[in-house]
Amino acid sequence: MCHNFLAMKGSTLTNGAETRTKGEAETRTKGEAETRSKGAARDLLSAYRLMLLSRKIDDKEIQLKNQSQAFFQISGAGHEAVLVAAGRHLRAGHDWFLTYYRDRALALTLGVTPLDMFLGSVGAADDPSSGGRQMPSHWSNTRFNIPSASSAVATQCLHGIGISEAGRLYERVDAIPDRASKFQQDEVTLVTIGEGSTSEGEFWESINTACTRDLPVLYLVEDNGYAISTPVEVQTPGGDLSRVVESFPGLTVFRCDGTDYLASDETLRDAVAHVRARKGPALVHANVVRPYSHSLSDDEKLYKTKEERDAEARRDPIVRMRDLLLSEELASGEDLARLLADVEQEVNEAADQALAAPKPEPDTATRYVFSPTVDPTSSEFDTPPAPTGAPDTMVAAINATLRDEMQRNPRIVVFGQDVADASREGALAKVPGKGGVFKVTHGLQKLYGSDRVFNSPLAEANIIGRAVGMAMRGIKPVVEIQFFDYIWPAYMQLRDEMAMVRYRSNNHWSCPMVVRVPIGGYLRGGAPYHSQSGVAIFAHCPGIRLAFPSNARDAAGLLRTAIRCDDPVMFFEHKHLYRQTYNKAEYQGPDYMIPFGKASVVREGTDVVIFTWGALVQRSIVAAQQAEKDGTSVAIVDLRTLVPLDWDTIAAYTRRTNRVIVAHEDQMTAGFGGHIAARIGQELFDELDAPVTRVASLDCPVAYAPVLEEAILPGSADVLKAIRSVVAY
Ligand SMILES: Cc1ncc(C[n+]2csc(CCOP(=O)(O)OP(=O)(O)O)c2C)c(N)n1
Ligand SMILES: [Mg+2]
Repeated sequence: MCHNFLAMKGSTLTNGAETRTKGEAETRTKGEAETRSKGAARDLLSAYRLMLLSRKIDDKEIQLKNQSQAFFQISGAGHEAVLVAAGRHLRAGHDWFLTYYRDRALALTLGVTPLDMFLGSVGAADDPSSGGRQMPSHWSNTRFNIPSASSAVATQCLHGIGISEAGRLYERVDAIPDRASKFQQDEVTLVTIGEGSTSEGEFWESINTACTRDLPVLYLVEDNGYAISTPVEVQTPGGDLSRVVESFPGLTVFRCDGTDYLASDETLRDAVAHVRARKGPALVHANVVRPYSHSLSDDEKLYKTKEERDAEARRDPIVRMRDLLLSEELASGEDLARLLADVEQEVNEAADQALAAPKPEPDTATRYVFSPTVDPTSSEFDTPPAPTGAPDTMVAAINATLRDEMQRNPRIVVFGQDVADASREGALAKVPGKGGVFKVTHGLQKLYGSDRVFNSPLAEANIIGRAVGMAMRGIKPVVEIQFFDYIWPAYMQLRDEMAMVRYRSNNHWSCPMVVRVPIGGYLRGGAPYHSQSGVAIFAHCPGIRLAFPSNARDAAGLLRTAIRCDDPVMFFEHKHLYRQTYNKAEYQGPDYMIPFGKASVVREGTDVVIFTWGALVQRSIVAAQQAEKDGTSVAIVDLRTLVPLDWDTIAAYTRRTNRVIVAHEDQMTAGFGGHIAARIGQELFDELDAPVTRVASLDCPVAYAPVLEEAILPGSADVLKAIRSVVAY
């Protein structure tokens, strides 16, 4: 062992540095030294107890899994020493913890109990981290500041950035009323991650932002040498992550043997102190072992040699700590046997209690997909308009809504690519300001300052992941994805994080936020990468509300509802509709809201109804005017939100007209119209005099040449054709 424990015996472990710098020769009475020595022994023994408790919970959970009383097992075995050290230098409920599934020993050190853990193992209704929704070992605790963990590796890195930025916002934005209780001057955000998972882009995106924003974030890379069966040299050039990250300006890198408790303790003490003192972000690279294979579904004998496994076994932190306690005579064999018996009893009692706990009721399965307390379809969100000024564009309406909502709620922040007026403060007063590539956010930075309106790096997951972290801590991000076509790097964060935080944590955590997404074609020259409109993909993510206004008035009313509601909302802004004259409107005032799930009847009619939204609303109006000349009376219903869907209006107009068209810009195959058509077929079949007919784009990308674009995207002629065919059926 590289540490001379005897040299530390005169000090408690947590102030060891002080002792070493002052030297052992300082005047100290023998009695004081003995007391300190006893304190150090007690400290080590209690650390050992936590490590052992963690291991024995894993052992018990393995037993439960083998008896089919638990349904998943992944262990923290081999990681215990560095995790107990981390837990002891950080403060539950003061600092923040973005964890992953190996962190049992950290969770125990922070205060999560064995019973809490076993309630998770058996999927009990009272599992405090997820109510039986998420796998065990996916930590979540509001009291200790452990936000709900997903299973997607590395996503937590960006949440950690957002969490840390939320602390900074509470510190800096004076207008937030109760901000004093929301942050700590010296708080640290710990992000833990396996070495294999550092291959994910989100890890690097988070380090970028930790460094560019100089955030008090501490990374703990738990390097057990393998990601399932893939060894570290396949993941990381040179097989040594700390060497690679050392070049990051502003990041301080620490290394330790994470199986050596004393080494880990010293390293974590220094690293935490560094970050707490606001000296910048830091990363601890801890080498650990993984004696129980990846999970209970994996057998490492398939890919590790016996020699390698034997060498790892010698580094087992529990064995090393036990040897230390015995060799330093801090405990006797009998002491340790008693301690083991005590731990085993605690573990067995907790497991028995969890096994007797009730399971969730099946009828609670869909609970907490959305907020149980704020209903954006309710009359609370139905406020009267108070029109002011001349009719203006959709861009102006959205800009004014953002401006007024930011004034009303100081927790709102706006960020994304190029959304600020000018990132460089020196330029800000001297230039007109950019305010987004479509100028939707123009002037907001000048009005509300650079803490609340700022540019993100060119990284979509970075935007959404940070927003999720901020939102989990009570900030209201209203972010922009510059083009729908480039949303895909953020898809993991949108689907697996933003959509699921509330559900998987059984409503303990949530991330209400708004993602504004310019979308759609008809641009002339938009081509495959500036014309996409695949909203149906997001309709398939339970937990996200989808709004898609077709005009300036609805854009303002729906955006305000999106901002004030308690759910994640994707707000689709059609680029082609941003500046049309036909959809202009007066601004309807700072409190105008349109409830979600309430369609707008754009045109009454009796022969056919068209259910539509976005750019197809105007195209349907043109088609309906043509059809009127044939003597066909066409109703048009603008759905305005797809999630929730206004089924009542769909049903009413299907009954009234008996002939239905669903028209949308998105592709035919697996477009959202397919869902509407199927539901009408299933629930209203007897009302139909003709098959439900869909108008949609061709099943191909939107091509550049205008003749191709016109052939691909649906136009009013396509809608008219559909009207005629439905009427003639
Ligand atoms: C984004 C994502 N891809 C793949 C997986 C499947 N998976 C779960 S754990 C794991 C290995 C992680 O290895 P490492 O980061 O080294 O952590 P360790 O399990 O070794 O502690 C993989 C591939 C996942 N959960 N998430
Ligand atoms: Mg690993």
